[in-house]
Amino acid sequence: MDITHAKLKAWVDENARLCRPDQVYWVDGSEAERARLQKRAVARGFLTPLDQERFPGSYYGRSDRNDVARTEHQTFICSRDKADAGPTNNWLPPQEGYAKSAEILKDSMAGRTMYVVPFSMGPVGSPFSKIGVEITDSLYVVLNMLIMTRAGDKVLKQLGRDGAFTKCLHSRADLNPDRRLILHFPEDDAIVSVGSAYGGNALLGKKCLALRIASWQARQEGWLAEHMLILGVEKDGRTEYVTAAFPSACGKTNLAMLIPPQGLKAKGYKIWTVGDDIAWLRVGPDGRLWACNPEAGFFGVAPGTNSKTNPNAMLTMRRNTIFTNVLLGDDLGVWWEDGEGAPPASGVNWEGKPWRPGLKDVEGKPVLGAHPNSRFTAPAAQCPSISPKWEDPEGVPISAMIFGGRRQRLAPLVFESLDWSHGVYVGASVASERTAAAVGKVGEVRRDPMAMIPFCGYNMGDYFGHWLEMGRRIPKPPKIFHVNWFRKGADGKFLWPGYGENLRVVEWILSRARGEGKAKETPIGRVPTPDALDLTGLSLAPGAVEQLLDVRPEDWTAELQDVRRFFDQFGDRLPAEMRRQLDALSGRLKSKVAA
Ligand code: GTP
Ligand code: SPV
Ligand code: MN
Repeated sequence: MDITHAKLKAWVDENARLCRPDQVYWVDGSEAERARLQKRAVARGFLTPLDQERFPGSYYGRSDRNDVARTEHQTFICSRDKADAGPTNNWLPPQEGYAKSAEILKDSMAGRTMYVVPFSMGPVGSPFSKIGVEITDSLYVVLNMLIMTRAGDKVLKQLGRDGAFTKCLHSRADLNPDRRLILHFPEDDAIVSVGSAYGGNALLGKKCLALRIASWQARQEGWLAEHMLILGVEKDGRTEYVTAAFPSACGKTNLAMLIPPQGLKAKGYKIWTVGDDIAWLRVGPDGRLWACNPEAGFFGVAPGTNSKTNPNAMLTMRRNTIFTNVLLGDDLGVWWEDGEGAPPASGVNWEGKPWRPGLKDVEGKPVLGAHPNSRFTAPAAQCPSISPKWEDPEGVPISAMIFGGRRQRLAPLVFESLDWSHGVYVGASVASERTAAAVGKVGEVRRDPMAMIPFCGYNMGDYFGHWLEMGRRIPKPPKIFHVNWFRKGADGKFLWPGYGENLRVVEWILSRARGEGKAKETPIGRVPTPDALDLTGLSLAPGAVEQLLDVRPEDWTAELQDVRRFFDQFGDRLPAEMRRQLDALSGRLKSKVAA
């Protein structure tokens, strides 16, 4: 296709001069091209074809062993004013960001092809979609982008001669973990990523564009870009939708594809998946909040996924899937911990080392076959539960919004906020144990407001203000809830079975959203009365429900100290309403402790 977009052409030319690739190739997005690129990736050793009988159209890829998760310490917001990035983001002045990355980008593509991938976040041509163009020297990135986004000539055509696009420049360069930079220039609508070829660091449509850049734009344009799944729950011919924001590797993909549990079978529920990671939300003409999934695929966590926990995910990845950093069996199959069936007799693990079941390291610890953050990239359209509305440009109307985190203690299974502003406080005070999705200490509790701490592209104080402002703009706002599937008992085991059983909680949430369902007031919000959750067919340990729903004012009072400290860092950028909510909660807890 002829490139008629002068600015786009100039930007590509300029970067070709900087990176010095052997050639520049514009990705057209055709199936013939995909096959050609797959072949090339295999020939160059970037991908291994799996056993095509069992895994048609699927490939295995391993990223560098130092490049297996997002690196938040190397991720920056390069706004002109440091205060606009806020205290929870790393910041670099724009000129410094461009200069530092240019040093690494200089000649970085010598001997390689520069691929140009025009892509659309959201259906091509929808007024709510955003177009990006990713320049990359990674075939792995191109093939993943072809699954995760709508890409190629149709997007170029949509862009026309002068359409707006986010400039997404990526080079794996030398994959040096010390020279890795993921830079966002919100005022220039630009992203530069160097030194990594992994997931959220390198597939720039996802966290970089659809969250960090989009959240900045959403604030200016009056909508929300969130780290949320979108799920439809159908019963008696009517479908209601919820969104849920959980931190990375805390259960979004699983909740988005859940299978109704045996015990609720008689109720005839049907679950529809609209999205599993990102939601763009706007006020609709009917005064409700409407949500779209800007992505076209799933980049899901492999470990823990099997046909008991997430059958829909297993069916989604049966074909046309790229598996990253899982175990590659010598039988050309893939396997991961808590996956499907027995591991292969032998294989090569995520580090590229020979592996067999039961292998121990020198200290006697089991050697993992798959990295805990190993992933599958699969087309959303292949998901058996994909919603007929998943590509609807209008999106779907939202009845309830759910926040949550991974908390062994403290947070009950579910509670309802008192109103929008309190709901915003509940979202803002989410904390969660860290997972393997980002480099850092797994298990450490950190504050993760709205599951957006790594993804909010601007000052989070302003972000809370924007959420409060949205409440004033939505005539019929969804109710806001908080869930925790991860509370543990004294024996250290999860109190709640999770996965498909989570529908029991979603059922209560939807009943509350309709103004039905029984609840008990507590200082933190409303929890279900023990008989309000339908637990038919579920055998929980004696006392488990009470423990799951227990709200302990002493523990929440201690938690408040941490929330207060977290809020303090925003200074006068923290909306007064947030502090008012915190003080009100503190008051409700005090009267409870005194009583
Ligand atoms: P990102 O893709 O990183 O944003 O993660 P995600 O939020 O989509 O997380 P995902 O659904 O992939 O789940 C991550 C891990 O949590 C997997 O190992 C799951 O098996 C586990 N998990 C998901 N849901 C539940 C649940 O309800 N209970 C328990 N105990 N574990 C769960
Ligand atoms: C996450 O970490 O929240 C993910 C995976 O969804 S990544 O694309 O690497 O950000
Ligand atoms: Mn995510």
